[in-house]
Amino acid sequence: ANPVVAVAGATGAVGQEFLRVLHDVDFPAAEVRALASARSAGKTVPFEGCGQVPAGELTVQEMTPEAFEGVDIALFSAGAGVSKAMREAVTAAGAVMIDNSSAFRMDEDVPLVVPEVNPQDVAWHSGVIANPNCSTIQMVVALKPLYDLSPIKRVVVSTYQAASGAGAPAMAELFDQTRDYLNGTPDEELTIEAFAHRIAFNTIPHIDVFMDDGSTKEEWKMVVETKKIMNDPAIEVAATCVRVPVLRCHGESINVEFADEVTVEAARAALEVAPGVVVMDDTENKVYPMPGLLAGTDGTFVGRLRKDPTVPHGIAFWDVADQIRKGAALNAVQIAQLLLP
Ligand code: 2RA
Repeated sequence: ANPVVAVAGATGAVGQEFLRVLHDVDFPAAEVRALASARSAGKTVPFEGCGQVPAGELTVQEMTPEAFEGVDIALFSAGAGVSKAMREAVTAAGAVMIDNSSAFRMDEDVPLVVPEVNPQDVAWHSGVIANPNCSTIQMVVALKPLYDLSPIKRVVVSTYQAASGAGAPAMAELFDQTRDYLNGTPDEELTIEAFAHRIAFNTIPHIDVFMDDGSTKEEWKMVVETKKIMNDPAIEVAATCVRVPVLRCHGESINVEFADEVTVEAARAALEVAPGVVVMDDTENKVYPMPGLLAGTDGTFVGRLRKDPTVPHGIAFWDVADQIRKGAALNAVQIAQLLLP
């Protein structure tokens, strides 16, 4: 029988994208349940249908333990606290939780999966499969075909992360601040603290919280999640994560150091046939991935491929993906597809 799918956090930016992606891939669901907090219960959300579920509207139900009875797959994006609170109820109901939050990503008994990279890891789940952080997902989709050419020793990555990563309110804030700025709303004497909250015409080198070593938790995620997904604790990752005034797509500047020689041609050829990768790389004609161009797309777009002559065996490239789709909702639904019989 077709699975019953619950979308937990159905009214959030990622939750709404879960519903779009379920339709786009025509996920063979027998039923789709939209779950959210009591505050949202009773609201309706549009749904174009998938599997046996017709197009129409879904009435949001309150996310209670009972709401998971009869559910087979529960797609979560409602914050780490809610995922932790509901884990027991979901697994007791016999459902598999595919969790977009950071709650369980580094747990020993929880696979951390990007279907193009380590699909085999879904086999050992014990009720929960974690969706990696968006900035990690788009990076490892490109690293995997390169790693198959030669083991990767070290990655240096600088991210240019869209407002969408901080949710729908942050996207609205980008609009509002930009309008206010352009309307000439006089900038009061902006303090440093005020600038830390002004994303319009600004970039903020601070995503998630600062850790004792001076890096942010967002940078820490890219380091530890990459090791787990690539199943190679020896990969060294140096990350700097920055918020930029872009709505939906993250950009990443990536330098890779290999164990052995890898030519740009070999790297390009491998990327061109790699699952989930779209090579956009014709600099003579100004063809390269741009976050403003690629909102709503599913690919991991790679361009600016070139040698990195500063290390013995180095390649550099630019990588763009839609943070809400491949960075969150699409990757999670692709994991759900791996669970289908
Ligand atoms: C961000 N990666 O971009 C984090 C969470 N989506 O804010």
